[in-house]
Amino acid sequence: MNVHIDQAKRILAANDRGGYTVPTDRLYPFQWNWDSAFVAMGFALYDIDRAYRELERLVEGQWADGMIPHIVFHAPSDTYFPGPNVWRTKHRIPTSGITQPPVFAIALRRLHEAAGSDAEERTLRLYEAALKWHRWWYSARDPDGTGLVALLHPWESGSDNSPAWDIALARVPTTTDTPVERKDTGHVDADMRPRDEDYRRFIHLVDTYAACGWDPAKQWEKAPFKVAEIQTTAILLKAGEDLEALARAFGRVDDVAELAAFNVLTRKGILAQWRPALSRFISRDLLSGQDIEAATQAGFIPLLSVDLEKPVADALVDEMKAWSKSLKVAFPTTKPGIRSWEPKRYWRGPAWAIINWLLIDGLTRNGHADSAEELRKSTIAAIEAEGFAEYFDPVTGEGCGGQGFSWTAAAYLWLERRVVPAHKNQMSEHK
Ligand code: 9WN
Repeated sequence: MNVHIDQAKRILAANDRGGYTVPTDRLYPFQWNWDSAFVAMGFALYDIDRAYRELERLVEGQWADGMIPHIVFHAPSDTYFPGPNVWRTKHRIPTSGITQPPVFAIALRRLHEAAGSDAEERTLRLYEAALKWHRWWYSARDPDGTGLVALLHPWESGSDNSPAWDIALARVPTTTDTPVERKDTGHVDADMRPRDEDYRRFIHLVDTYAACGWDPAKQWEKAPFKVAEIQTTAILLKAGEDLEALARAFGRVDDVAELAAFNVLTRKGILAQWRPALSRFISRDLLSGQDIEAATQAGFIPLLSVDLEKPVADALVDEMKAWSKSLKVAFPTTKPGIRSWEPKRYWRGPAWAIINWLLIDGLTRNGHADSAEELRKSTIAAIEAEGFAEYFDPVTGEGCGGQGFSWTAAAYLWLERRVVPAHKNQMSEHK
């Protein structure tokens, strides 16, 4: 038995708080949205009931308008800032007021494939929740029908302090109504975290949207940060494809048509963001109307959800190789050597196992199995050498941030699986 698989399972068990998994003890003591989707896929490999519970508990936080919040505060804890009293939302259980990348339906399809007809009822309930959420994305975050969805807060990207936000975030005032009382820097080295100035802007945005009563239309109008974001949109498209496949499997004809239309629109929107001169896809700052050209991992995530023309896929892979050259651990979240590159500071350089997981799936989809395998092996080697860290310094390979991290454990289980359990109800891969 591979001892690391055993360790990964023990981490997931230790971070269990009753049907949901905290990302890591103390630093993140609640349920996070995209973390839980990755964790559910990890559980699906050996405990399908627990995998479903993870998604079901997340859906307890779903708002009436369909939004699934980025944090569900199931039980109180004073080791994290900002807590429920800062968010001031009105759901029956406390939640944050913003969302996170919609990995949920990607996970749901995998759970359904692992469980098959035994769990049809459970899948259907979660399918309904996912469909509502996807409708929310298109109505609340793409009111102009561009196919690209917009983020109103950097935390929604899951890549909180990415250099991609530097220009857009600099326009957000550093004044706050809420005192900023950071807890994160009491748990991990401040040099590995976003800066104080970033936090003041993050909280300014929370104050602004709380003052809108969290109404999507008011927020859209008042938002001092509005970015049509390529990573989130690419994830939404993959999730949309998976949801469409589930709709087909359930004979939901109207839903199939609705989801197919979302997917066509978004595929077109993503392709329009390809910039040959950069060999990447890019996001757009909706307030300035400018392209966001910052060199981050986000520009490669469309590999996951678009069947790209060969020259485009090849250009992306060449660029990924150029960024990874001479690194101990790929894939860096910022291009090495540029001014904003900081190999230890959170989303400004480090390698993250879950980003690698998305890239590995994308490389495989687009006919680059060798590059996918190389990245898979390097991710596994990094974890086996340093443990289940939140992320890794790509230069030294050092495990950084929180330790005993749930999504790193889930990624390890998924990437290390040798045999994918074939199931009679397995749906063919939708392309
Ligand atoms: C804010 C839980 C989350 C991840 C994010 C990561 C970090 C939170 C924070 O931790 O964000 O949501 O307080 O720093 O950036 O991707 O979901 O692991």
